[in-house]
Amino acid sequence: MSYEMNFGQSYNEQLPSLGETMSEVIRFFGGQHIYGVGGDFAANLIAALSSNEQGDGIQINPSSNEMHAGFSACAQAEIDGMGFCLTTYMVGSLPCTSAAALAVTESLPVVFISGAPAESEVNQVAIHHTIHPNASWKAEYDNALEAFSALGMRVERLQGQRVEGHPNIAGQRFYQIVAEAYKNKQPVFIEVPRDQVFAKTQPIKLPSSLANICCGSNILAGTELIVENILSKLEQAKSPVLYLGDRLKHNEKLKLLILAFAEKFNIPYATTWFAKGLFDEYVPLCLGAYNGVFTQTVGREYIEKSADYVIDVATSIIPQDCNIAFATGTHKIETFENKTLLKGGSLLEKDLVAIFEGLLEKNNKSFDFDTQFQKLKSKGNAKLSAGDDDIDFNNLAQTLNDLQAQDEHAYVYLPEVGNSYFASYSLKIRQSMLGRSWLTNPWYGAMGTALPYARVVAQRLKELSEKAVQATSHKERAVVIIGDGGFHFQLNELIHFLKDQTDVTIIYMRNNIFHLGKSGEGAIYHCNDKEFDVHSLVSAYQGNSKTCTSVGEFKDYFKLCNQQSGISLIEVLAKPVEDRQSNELKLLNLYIKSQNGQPDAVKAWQALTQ
Ligand SMILES: Cc1ncc(C[n+]2csc(CCOP(=O)(O)OP(=O)(O)O)c2C)c(N)n1
Repeated sequence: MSYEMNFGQSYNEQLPSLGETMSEVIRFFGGQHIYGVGGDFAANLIAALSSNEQGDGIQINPSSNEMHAGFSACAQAEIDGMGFCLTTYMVGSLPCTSAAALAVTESLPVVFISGAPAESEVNQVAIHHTIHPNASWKAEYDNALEAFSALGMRVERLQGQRVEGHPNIAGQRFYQIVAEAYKNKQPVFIEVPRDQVFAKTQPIKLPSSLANICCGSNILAGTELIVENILSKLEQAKSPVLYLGDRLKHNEKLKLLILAFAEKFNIPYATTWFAKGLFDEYVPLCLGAYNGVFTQTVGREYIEKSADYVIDVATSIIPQDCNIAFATGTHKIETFENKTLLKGGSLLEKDLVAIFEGLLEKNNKSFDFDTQFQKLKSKGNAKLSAGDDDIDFNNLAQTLNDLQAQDEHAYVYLPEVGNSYFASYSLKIRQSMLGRSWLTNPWYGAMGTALPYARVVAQRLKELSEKAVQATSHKERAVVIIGDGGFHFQLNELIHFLKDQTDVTIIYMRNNIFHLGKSGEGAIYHCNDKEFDVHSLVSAYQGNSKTCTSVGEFKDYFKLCNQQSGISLIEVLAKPVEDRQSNELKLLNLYIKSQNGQPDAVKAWQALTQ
C-alpha cells in the first residue's frame, strides 16, 4: 500500500481519499445536491459524500425510488447545469436506465453514480443483487455497465491500485468522466467499488473555474467569413427572425450573446418547441415557440407573413418529427429559402460564440420590427374565456395566461406528457429566477417525470427565495399540469414536498383514462376509478385541494394556491371529447383524420393550411 516507497512521506501524507476527491469534483461542477436511494454497496459513498459538520459536503436527497432519483437528477441538470444521482449496485442503478435514456435524448449532463462490490469481493463468489439465476455456473458483475453502455453512454468502474506503491488514479478518472459529461452534455455512468471509497488516491489540481476546464478556444476556421455573410444578408433583409433551438439550454454565455445581438439589431426571436421555456415570452422581441400550424400566436403570423430572412441557431442536426409540426408541411422555417443555419459543431458551441461575438462588434442597421408587429397584433386578439365557462383543456392555457399576465411572479410550468403536454405549448411564460419557466422532457416524452422534476424546481425556488434580499408577498411557483394517469404514475414522490417543506400547485386534469393515444375501449386505457378521492390523498400529505368546474372558480382558487404553502391541488374534471381538447390536439387529430382520407377532415385541413 505504501506510496512512501515511491514518492516519499510528504506526498503520502497529503493524499486524499477517493470519496474526498469525488466530493470536491462534484462541488466543482456545481453539485450541491445528489438525488438517490441508499443500499449496502452505496453506504460508504453516502458516508463519504454527505455534508459534514462544517457544512461543506453535499446534500443527499432521498427519492421515492431510483427512477425518480434519476429524473430529479435530470431536472437538476436542466436548471443547475449538471445533475447527480446515487444508487446502490444493479437493483439500484438499473431502474435509472430510463432516466439515463431521457438524459441521452434531451442532452443532459447527468452523472449516475452507483456503488459496486469491493474489488476484493469480485471473482470469489456470486454477489447478491447481480443478475444470477440459480442455474448459473459463472458470476457476472458487469451487467449494469453494459446496460448503460448500450444506451450509448460512457461508463466506467473506477479501479484501485493494482500493485503496492503504484499510483491510484481513481480520483483523476472520476474527474475526467464528469468533465466529459459537462463538455458533451451527455450522461455518464460510474461504478465505485465499495472498498475504494476510503482508499487513498492521487490528489488532483482542479482548474481555476469551470470556464477553464477544456478545449481552448474555437478551432473551426472561417468565422470572419460567416459573420460577413450574415451581415450582407441582413443588409438585404427587411424583417429578419432568429430561430433558436434547444442546444442553447446549457450555454448561458451564448444565450446572452444572442439576446444582445437581437436587441442591438432589433431582431425578433422565436424558439423551437423543444427550446420553449428558455426565454421570457413577455419581452417584446420574443415571438414565443413556433411550430407551424400548431402555433396560434401573432408571432406565427409574423414569421409566416413578414419574415424574409431566418438565422437558425443551435437547432438539431436531424429533423425531429414533433419539432417540425409533425411533418404536416406547415413548418415555414423548415422550408424557408433565405436562411443561415448555425447548428454549432464545437464543444460548448464555441464556434457559435465566436460568430455572435463577431456580429456584435459590427455596427449595423436596426430593424423596424415594432411597427410591423403592432399592425399584426391589433388584428389578432385572443378570445378570452367567460368566467362561467367550464374549465377544460380547451381553455386551460388561456386561463393560466390571464392569471400570469396579472401576476409579476413567474409560474414555472411542469407539463406532464399526455394532453397536458400539448396544451402547455399555448402557455405564455415569464422569466423565472431559475432561467427556465417551462420544463419537461419534450423530445423523449417519458410520462412519470413531472413530480420528480417539480420537486427540484420547488427546492430551488425555496432556496433562492430564502436568499433573496427582499421578502415578497408571494414567490415564484412550481405549477404541475398533469393527467390522472400521469399523476398516478408517480404520486409517491409527493412525500418529498411535505418533507422538504416546498410549495407546488398541481393541476390534476382528471378524465379517468389514459386519453392521449387512446385507441379503443380496452381495459388498458382505464387508469383511474371514479370512486377515487384525490382530496383525501392530498390531505394525507397535509395539502389543500379543491375541484374547480368553471374558469372563474379555477382562477380564484389558483390565486389562493399561490398564497398557500405545501401542496395545493386543483382537480379539473376534464371531458375526453374533441371540443374540449387543446388547439394543438384538435389540429393533430384533424391532420390524422385527413391523412386517413376522411372527406370532411381533408377539406377542413386544406382550408386551414392554405
Ligand atoms: C413512460 C411512458 N409510458 C407510456 C407512454 C405513452 N403515453 C403517452 S400519453 C399517455 C396517456 C396519458 O394519460 P393521462 O396522464 O391520464 O393524461 P391524458 O392524456 O388523459 O390527459 C400514455 C400512456 C409514455 N409517453 N411514457
